[in-house]
Amino acid sequence: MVEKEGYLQKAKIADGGKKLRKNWSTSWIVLSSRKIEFYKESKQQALSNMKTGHKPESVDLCGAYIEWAKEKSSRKNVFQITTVSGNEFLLQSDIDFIILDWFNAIKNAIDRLPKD
Ligand code: I3P
Repeated sequence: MVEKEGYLQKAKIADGGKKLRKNWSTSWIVLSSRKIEFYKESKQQALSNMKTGHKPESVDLCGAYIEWAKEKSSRKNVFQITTVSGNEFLLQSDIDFIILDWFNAIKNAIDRLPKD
């Protein structure tokens, strides 16, 4: 069940604990109770790609960690999600209430899940 969806700026900064070069891009983000899906495209494009079997990047929220990450970017309103598997994502919006809503929604989802 989808809990929240919308556009944010996203940068994946680590994959399996290995640091990646930061590369911000707009992502269509879908939060459900256990996971977040990141779509590179617009929602419309994502929906039509799904029909052809194209998969979004899926992030397991079980045991994940969310924190504000002021020091990780020159941008305002950045938070980080770290997964058990060692993937790290920065999410950002210039609009204060949008990023706050997302932070709270993801934090609530994580807090409702078992830690392992
Ligand atoms: C990075 C790019 C990012 C920037 C990052 C730069 O350069 O400018 O936007 O992050 O800063 O390294 P490049 O495109 O050459 O990889 P922010 O926008 O989040 O500041 P950083 O190295 O201080 O993370």
